[in-house]
Amino acid sequence: MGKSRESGRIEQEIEKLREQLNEHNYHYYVLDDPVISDAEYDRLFEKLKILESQRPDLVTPDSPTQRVGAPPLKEFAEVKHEIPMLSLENAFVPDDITAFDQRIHDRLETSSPIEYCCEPKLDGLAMSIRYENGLLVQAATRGDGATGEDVTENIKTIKMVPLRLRGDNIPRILEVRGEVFMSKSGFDKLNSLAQKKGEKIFANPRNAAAGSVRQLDSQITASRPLEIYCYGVGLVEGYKLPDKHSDILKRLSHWGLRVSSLVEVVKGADGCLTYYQHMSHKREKLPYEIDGVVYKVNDIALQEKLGFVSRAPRWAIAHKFPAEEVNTIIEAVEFQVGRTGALTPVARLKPVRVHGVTVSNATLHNMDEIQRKDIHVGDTVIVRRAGDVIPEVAGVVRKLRPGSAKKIILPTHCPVCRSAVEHVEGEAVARCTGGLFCAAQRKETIKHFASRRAMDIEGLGDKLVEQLVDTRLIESVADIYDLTQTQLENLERMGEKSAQKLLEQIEKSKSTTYARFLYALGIREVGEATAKALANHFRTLQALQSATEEDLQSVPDIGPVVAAHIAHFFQERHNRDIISKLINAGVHWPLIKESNHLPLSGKTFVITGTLSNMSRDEAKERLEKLGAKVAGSVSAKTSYVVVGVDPGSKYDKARELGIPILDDKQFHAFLNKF
Ligand code: JCF
Repeated sequence: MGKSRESGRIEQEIEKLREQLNEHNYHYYVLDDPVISDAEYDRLFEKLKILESQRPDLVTPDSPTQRVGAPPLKEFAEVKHEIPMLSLENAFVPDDITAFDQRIHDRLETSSPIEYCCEPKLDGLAMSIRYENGLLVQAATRGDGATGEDVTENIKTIKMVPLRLRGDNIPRILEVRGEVFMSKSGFDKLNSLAQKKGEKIFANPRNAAAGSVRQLDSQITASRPLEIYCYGVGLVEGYKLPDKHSDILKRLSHWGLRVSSLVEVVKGADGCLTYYQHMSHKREKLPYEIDGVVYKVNDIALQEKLGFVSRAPRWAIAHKFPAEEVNTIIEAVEFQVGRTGALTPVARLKPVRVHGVTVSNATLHNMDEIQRKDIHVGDTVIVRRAGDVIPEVAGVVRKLRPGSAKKIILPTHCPVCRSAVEHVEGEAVARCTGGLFCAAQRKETIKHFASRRAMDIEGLGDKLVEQLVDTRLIESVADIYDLTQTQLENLERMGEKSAQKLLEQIEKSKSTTYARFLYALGIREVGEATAKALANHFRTLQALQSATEEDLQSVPDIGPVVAAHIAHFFQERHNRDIISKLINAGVHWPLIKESNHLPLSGKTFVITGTLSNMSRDEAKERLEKLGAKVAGSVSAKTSYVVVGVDPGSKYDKARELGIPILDDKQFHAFLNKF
């Protein structure tokens, strides 16, 4: 008796702490008006952690303690956006905005002024976050707008993203769309820390945010200062949203979602342009980078009438700020050799600050571009850095050209290996013909092989690869697997521990997937998607190696050019040798079986709610490995519905249709049978 009363008390206490912490989070992040000190918050948080450690059975996925990150993933699952994630049309000058407003009047056949909802346009990456019955169940990147990547675990580490919506009148399904970004100060802190630790420096806040969200290890994401502002919705079920965009944003913020406080409703193109002026003055003082402002028709009924053109709505437009430009001098031009031998001219600049970032290199793309812009060494040039992109040379200040200016000439021989450079007429790029004889191509090939989305050899970064190739410890990707502890220890800046760690990672990489392996080989034009398609089509390496160009073209999306590159790659004796060496070294992957041989072939599963012992992705992966399909919605064809905590409408539908339901425990027992 006493025991259970005690346990009830702990349960209540935990519940109360969670509520308090969530409410304080809301005050701190959404209202920007904290009611308690940071220390007081930490105290409550610690208390909750202690209680939860005493009662792990009471830990729920929406507890504020559940933001530390989950075990690393091998790769991100795909998420299909039921409602596509749109992009925005861009505008640059006031005339573009008056034309936009005019188009809207014309389409709606009205002469009364249109109301617009204005907001800053953040420079980050777009995200769709799905709440089911108030619980955060999934977060996905925009991807191509139709399919994105499942980054749920990463987004859950962002403290200002509520794990559960607050208040009442919670929709059954709410997909919130927003921009994840990094503040200027968060970015600076992250980079100075990275510099101290000798890690990779990010070029700008946008890259830092994107790199942080697309981390397979969410514990790393948890350490990154990410933020979000929500700006819209996708799928919404079980709730009637307000009929003005500005009121929808208010509703979102009531639910605990962070919405920009700089949103303003204005009338007509003039109102938009005044807002633009206002924001361009504010821009420098804002704690985060913005690259423009967004105007949206505020009336949702009018939005619906206006509809879309391709992937952008007719009812919204992004009014971009001009990219910042500064003058500097080109001190030299060097040619970099890429993985496939492509020579890229890079300008070495007299360092200048653009947008608070020091720029000392700019890509010149290719020789055609140099000619078109008439760029010489010694020229004063205008360097432009638009938020996310690599700095580029916008143009030359001709009247400042010194008499000593030198023409830029494509080298006839590779600057790295001295092999002949080939410049096919009509093609923009020139290439070194040295192939893997060229140390630069070798280095790039090995870097690619070891990279995260390929063989994922942690610790074998760019610098180390260069060192290993320069010291001739490795010549090909196969040599990675012959490296020894002594060899590594003798390298500069490498200790016993890190050598050991690296060898462990190398060993670990031997267990991979067929698609990753194919991607890692670095066959020209074979990206991740093509590698996956090849793996699915030719289930064994043997089948792929003996495929003709014609066979290859029967794979979806593989045309004659890519087919020729693939066939050529496998015809090369050298490549076949390397592949044999890799396989002999122990590189392996699970056999891709004919799907109808698997125990759950032909069965379709739907998962709803939160499972206690595994993420949805894991559940999906395990089912798919057994040959089952995992679908997003319940229909008569569904074989089983797996139901976790707080299931959505799918549960009701399954019951309605009489489809077998597996609860958490039953599902585990079910999986364990195989
Ligand atoms: O801040 C942004 N980058 C941003 C992107 C803001 C918005 O209101 C957006 C957007 C992309 C698409 N709205 C749409 C419809």
